[in-house]
Order: sequence, then C-alpha cells, then structure tokens
Amino acid sequence: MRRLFSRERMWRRQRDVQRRYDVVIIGAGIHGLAIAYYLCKRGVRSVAVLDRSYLGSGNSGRNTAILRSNYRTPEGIPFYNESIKMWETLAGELEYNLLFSQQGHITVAHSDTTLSGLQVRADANQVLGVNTRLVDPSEIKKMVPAIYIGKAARYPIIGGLYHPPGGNIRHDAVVWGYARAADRMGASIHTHTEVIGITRRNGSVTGVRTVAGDILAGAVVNATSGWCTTIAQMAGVPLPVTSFPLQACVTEPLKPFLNKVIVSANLHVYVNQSGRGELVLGSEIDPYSSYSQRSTLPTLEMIAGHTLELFPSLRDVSIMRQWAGVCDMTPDYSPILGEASQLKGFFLDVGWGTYGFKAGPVAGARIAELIHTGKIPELIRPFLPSRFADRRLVGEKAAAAVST
Ligand code: PYC
Repeated sequence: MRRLFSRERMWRRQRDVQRRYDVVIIGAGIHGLAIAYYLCKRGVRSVAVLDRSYLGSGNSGRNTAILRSNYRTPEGIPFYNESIKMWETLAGELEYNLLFSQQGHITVAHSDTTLSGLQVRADANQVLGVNTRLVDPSEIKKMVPAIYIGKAARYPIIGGLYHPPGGNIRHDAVVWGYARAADRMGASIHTHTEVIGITRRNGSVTGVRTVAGDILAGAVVNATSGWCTTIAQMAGVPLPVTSFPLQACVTEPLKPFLNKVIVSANLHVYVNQSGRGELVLGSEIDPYSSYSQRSTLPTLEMIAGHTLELFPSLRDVSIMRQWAGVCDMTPDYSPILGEASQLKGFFLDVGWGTYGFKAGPVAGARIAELIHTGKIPELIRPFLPSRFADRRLVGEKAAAAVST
C-alpha cells in the first residue's frame, strides 16, 4: 500500500563529525542553515553546521516571526527589502510550506512625535521603492476592525505606518526547510556538538575544537545569537555587543480575526495572529543585560495590559506560553556581517539584536557569496565589522518593532 506520509528523515542523522570541511558554521539557526544552503547552491558542499543544542533552539525558535522592510536608513531599507523579496519565493524554492503570509504590517502612533518619526520612515521607504505610507485611524479601523481607536483609550491612536509587504511566517518551518534543502545538497548538520575553541595560526583560522573532537576548516562562521561574543572571544575577536533578553508569549488559538501585524511604538507591544490561530505577542528588550531565556510576570502583565488597550475584546483570552530569547545588541542597532579584521577566514553573521530572523535569507545569501567569491557584496558593506573602528555607524532607529 502506498504510504500517505513519507517516513523519510528531513535531514540525515549525522553520526561522526568529519575531521575536515571547507566551511564550518557555528549555529544551526536560520542564519547558519541559510549560509549552508546558499553555499551548497554555489557548489561549496564540504560544509558542516554545528550547534550545541537542537536545530533552531536559539532565537530562530524564540522570535515572533514578523517580516518587514520598513526601516529608516538608506543602508537598512534595501538590505531588509532584499530579504522580503527572497521570502516571497522561499517556500517554492525550498518546496516546503512556510505558512508565509504577506498580510501587511501597521505601526500605530499615539503621539505627535511618534507620528512624525513614522512620516520620516514612510518618506525614506518611498524614495527607495518600498511600499510604506501613513494612514489615519479610520483607515486602520477599516483594516483591523477589532482595534480600539476611540478617545477613551489612555493613549488614543492618532495614525499609523502601513507597510503592505510585511507579514509573518512559521519560524520553525523556515529552519526545517533550510536544513532539509542544505542536507539534500550535501551539507552535514551536527546538533548537540558544542564548539569549545577556535584554532588559528599566523592570523588565519584553522578550524574549531568541539566536544566531538577537533575539525580543520578553511573558513569558520560565527552565526550564533545570544552567545555571539562567547564564540568570538574564542577566536580572539572582541565584539561591541551587549546581550539582553526579549520576552514574548502566545495565546490559545482563536478563530482568524486579525490579518495585519500590529505594532505600537509607544506601548512597546506587537501582536499578530499566526497561521495556527494563536496570537503572538511581544515586548521590547528587558531593561537589564542577561542571558536568561526565562519569562517574568511583570513583562507578561505589561504585554497583556498594553495588548488590551489595543484590543479590549481579548480580555478573556488565555496565555498559553511565555519565553525569552537573548538579543545581541550593537551600538547602532545593526548587524555585524563580514570577515573579522583580526582573523582571516573567521566570518561574522552576528549582532542581530531584535531584527535577525527577518534577515535570514539575505544575510545567508550574502555571507555565502562573500565566502565563495572573496568579494564583499554591496548590500552588506555598511555592516562590516570594521565600521566601529572606522566610526561609520549606521544608526538604524527603526530596528526594533517598537521603535519609531
Ligand atoms: O523588528 O519587527 C521587528 C521585531 C518584531 C519583534 C522583534 N523585532
């Protein structure tokens, strides 16, 4: 009898780690797996992806899966916009249902100052060809009937930034889709294989030390999040990164009623309904540096209270789960992408703060291009590690969901 469901494994169970690969990637989240996938597509197939835990166990499984490119800087807008274009075709390319929904993204404003910040973003987006515009409260209400726009709110909504290409996706599926595709092209994925050292000689990387033995490599990529400084320190590469938790939670599943991602810049909360019906709610980063992946009651109260100011009809809905991811914040709210100036062959795809998931495709493709060709792709040039020493910071003020 023909089986309705394939029992084929999504990716091969790797037993022994080889002693040599052309490229070793540390971190089996969206960034590490995307780099492996795009390297394989370019014909570089001696690639290992290592992770100390299970696939997508870091921020790839902890983010709120919001996609958008409505940034503020001339460096950030084209970069994230390229990612949006890649998201649009990714499910077909990976032959995997990613529950991609380009439903639109609205950042609501409750103050004049916020609204003028959003106007700057709308203008910058339009100049660079990104579909973003200001909308008034009645237009918001038409698109999102459940939102409260009345004057009785503590902070009434006075307008918003509407970004039709934004949306959401199933983050686990993205990780699995990239892993399966990279594995099929020959990449080796080794979970539960912690890196404990980086080996180097005469200013060049030579490989990694792991709990499963030493591995030689021509190139090593740090594609970790939360612990990017720990890995970089092993290579003698200091990073200007401080890590903070960011908490999120999910409600019980509801009938579909919200088909826009809603962000309040002033209330520091964002809400979207996943393809599975759950509301995914998130907050800004915690106000203290920590590596905790645990959740706290004050943050839950804050998220719930502010969500109810936007959607009072949700008052009887239960929260099912709450968690935190660890965000590696840089001084200019922009990632660090490229080869480390201190160590040849050691590549960085780190410093992703609160904005890493949505950039997985573009960062993966461009870092793979850099490793393969040795040439710096223009889209990542503004984010090179050398910008801190060169004092050329980017200053992406629209990096967080909740920024203006
Ligand atoms: O940048 O859209 C965003 C975002 C959402 C949650 C955290 N960051």
